[in-house]
Amino acid sequence: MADNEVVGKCSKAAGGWGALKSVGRQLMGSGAPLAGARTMLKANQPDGFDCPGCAWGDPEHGSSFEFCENGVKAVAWEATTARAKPEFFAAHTVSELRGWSDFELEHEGRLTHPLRYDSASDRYSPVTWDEAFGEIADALNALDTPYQAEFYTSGRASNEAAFLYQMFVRLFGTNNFPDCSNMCHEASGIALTEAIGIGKGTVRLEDFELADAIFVVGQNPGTNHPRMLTDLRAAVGRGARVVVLNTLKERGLHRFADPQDKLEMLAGGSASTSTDYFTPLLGGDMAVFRGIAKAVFAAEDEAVRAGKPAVLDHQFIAAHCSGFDAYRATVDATSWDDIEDQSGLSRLEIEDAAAIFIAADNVITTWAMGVTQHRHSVVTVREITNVMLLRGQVGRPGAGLCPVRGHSNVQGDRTVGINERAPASFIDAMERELGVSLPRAVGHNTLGAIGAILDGTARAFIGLGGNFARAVPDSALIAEAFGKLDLTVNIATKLNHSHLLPGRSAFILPCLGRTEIDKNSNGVTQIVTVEDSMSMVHGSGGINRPASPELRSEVRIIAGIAKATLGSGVVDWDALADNNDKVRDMIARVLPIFGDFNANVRKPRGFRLRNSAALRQWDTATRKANFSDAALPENTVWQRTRDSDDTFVLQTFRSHDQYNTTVYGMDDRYRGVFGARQVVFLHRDDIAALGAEPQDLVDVLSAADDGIERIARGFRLVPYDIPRGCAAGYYPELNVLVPHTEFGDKSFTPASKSIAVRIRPHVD
Ligand SMILES: Nc1nc2c(c(=O)[nH]1)N[C@H]1C(S)=C(S)[C@@H](COP(=O)(O)OP(=O)(O)OC[C@H]3O[C@@H](n4cnc5c(=O)[nH]c(N)nc54)[C@H](O)[C@@H]3O)O[C@H]1N2
Ligand SMILES: Nc1nc2c(c(=O)[nH]1)N[C@H]1C(S)=C(S)[C@@H](COP(=O)(O)OP(=O)(O)OC[C@H]3O[C@@H](n4cnc5c(=O)[nH]c(N)nc54)[C@H](O)[C@@H]3O)O[C@H]1N2
Ligand SMILES: [Mo]
Repeated sequence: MADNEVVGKCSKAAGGWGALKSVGRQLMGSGAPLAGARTMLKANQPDGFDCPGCAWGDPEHGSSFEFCENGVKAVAWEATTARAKPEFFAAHTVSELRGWSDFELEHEGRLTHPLRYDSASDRYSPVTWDEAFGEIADALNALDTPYQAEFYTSGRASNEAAFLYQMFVRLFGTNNFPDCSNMCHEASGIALTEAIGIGKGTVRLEDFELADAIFVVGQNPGTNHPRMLTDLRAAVGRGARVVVLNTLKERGLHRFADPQDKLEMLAGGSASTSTDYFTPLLGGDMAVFRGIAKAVFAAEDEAVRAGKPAVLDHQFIAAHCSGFDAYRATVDATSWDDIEDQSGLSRLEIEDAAAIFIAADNVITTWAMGVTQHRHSVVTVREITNVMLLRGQVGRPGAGLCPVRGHSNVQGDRTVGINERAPASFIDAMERELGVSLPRAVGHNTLGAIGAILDGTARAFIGLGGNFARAVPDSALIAEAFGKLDLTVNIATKLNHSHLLPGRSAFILPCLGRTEIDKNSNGVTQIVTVEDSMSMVHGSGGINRPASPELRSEVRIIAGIAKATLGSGVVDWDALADNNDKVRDMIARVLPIFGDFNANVRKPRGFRLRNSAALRQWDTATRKANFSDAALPENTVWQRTRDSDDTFVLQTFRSHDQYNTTVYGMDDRYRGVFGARQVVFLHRDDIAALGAEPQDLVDVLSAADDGIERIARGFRLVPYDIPRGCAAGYYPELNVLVPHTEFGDKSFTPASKSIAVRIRPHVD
């Protein structure tokens, strides 16, 4: 890497020709330029497949051809012509492959055959589906208790696959459902359920056209939800305010050239995606919103004194809210000094943000991982909600709360029962459907599963997609512990590091991707369904020939394991495996909100699940929307690290060329980083205070006080526009530094955006 290549500044607009060139490169690089391009034309179309890139919503009307650069990457790399065939596995031992990078494994392409691990040769080799199912069933049935097995789900699984999976797992006898959502938006789900009685956002895509102000908090849509930029720039274009709260200056949140706008592309133009940009400290957002509340109350008091119209929505608060007085008292008791100290913003800046909030009739607030991956994330989401409730900004057109989900069906998986503590009403309905009783004990979430894997009580791991061992905190410790399991099974499209940590008995089961045609035994094409961040459920059917004739759909694979393990006494697994309509009928009987699911899903744009809070019906214990009166957090990582020159708060985030643990390329174009992922972004003055120079090689050490030594070696310092004392670098390389002992209160989400670290000169 040349020194001058890592520039770390955001000058040009996001999107534009850079995005189009990158699309071309991705299509060529994936080895499937034509298939990839043809496939893209069907993304997010009524008769096509749901883009596996992200969970941003699709318009409910119109037929706009919506795709984005990073959707293309996700699709192109699934439609790749590269194949990881049995010969590949014969040529490489698992120990050797463990030394490969995520990038190198991804580039071997699609898995083609079911594989079983042979410890004598340290290799994976082909096995028949029936042998695999039989041996997996034997291993599961040999456990002392079903709670010794961990059943992980990654959020790409369809509603049908996830529903079948939870049914199998509960009939097997456990609620152990570690889920990618535990590492992602769990805090949003918990906070919103407490506050407004539903763990989902309240807005629909159309609301963005009506909003006067949109607050975008701790989120990098330019990379992770690029289609959202189109909505943001349209909002700016019609005079709405788009207020960004982000620790970093992210280019996509300044300007965006829409690759789908031909005139603009020819003219080399671009448009703004935000009007106001604030850079709080890592973990400072609760303090920012507390400050906005203080300013709102001050404006209200002033309005009362001057006999002007009220700033608070008194009618809404009286009719719909509980806990207002206690909240007001807490806000009054929080000092501006504490707010400035914790947020890293000045009172004036926060008052500016508050003035925009107050002046807007309709406000939407969106957020993602910058809010949810801290210790105090639940109270932060509650504080965002508090502020929105003050002016009745929930449950009416053009306004509302919008946690922007990650994986394309992570919200749907939870809806259909992937939940270690599912509501009693759901278990009741499942029991009625099946006519047997199901386990009620709370199962393991991701941290629970990690604990059980580390202490040896877990004996089996099954992964429905994902890359568990690489996505979790303390990935180095987990990698060691995985090998001690009796059984590891991964249902996957592509080879990844989790597959290379085989238990005594280990299988890789290759499945169809969303872009591929899925036909049942009678040759009838099957579709699946997903739910986006706006509670819209739509169908998804692939158009490409399967990567290998051996592949099976996730639904068939789960039914196969279930039948071998449990028999067909309670559930006719073969019938469900062969007909996704039957699975949907079952879902609709258990969850009546799906209505006539099979008819609904065949409507061109799908349908919206009932969202109680959007209707101002509050399914909370008080039957009201609840204010929370939590104090600002104490002893934050920022407070613990601020006084030392070599200690920082580190956030781990995504580059522009990755999808979670999948690394497509080595560039992070918008942040000016090319050809490298082993980098740490720091303020220029912090680099100087370390006695270092930009581009110097450093080692990053955990400063957690739990006695465990954690180190990431050989990272390059990149100067960046980031508050002093804060650092940033890429996941999953830095997961060795994320302590599994530091997690969100109530959410148990690893605090991967506030890791205490020390930075030292690199030693070999
Ligand atoms: N192309 C692509 N798309 C994806 C993914 C992908 O990997 N690649 N992943 C998918 C998934 S599963 C998810 S969950 C989403 C993730 O979407 P994002 O949440 O956008 O993901 P991150 O890359 O973690 O970016 C976090 C952003 O929050 C900012 N931030 C970090 N900490 C703080 C803080 O304390 N306060 C504030 N105000 N800002 C902060 C960071 O600077 C960064 O801009 O994207 C989904 N879409
Ligand atoms: N340090 C740090 N850690 C993090 C995060 C962070 O910001 N920082 N983010 C967290 C977040 S938000 C999330 S959501 C998790 C993500 O954790 P995971 O969801 O476990 O990880 P992914 O990288 O999305 O999983 C990629 C793998 O999924 C498989 N796959 C892809 N498509 C399909 C499919 O259609 N079917 C099946 N069965 N398999 C498929 C492929 O084998 C691929 O290798 O990571 C979390 N970990
Ligand atoms: Mo996520």
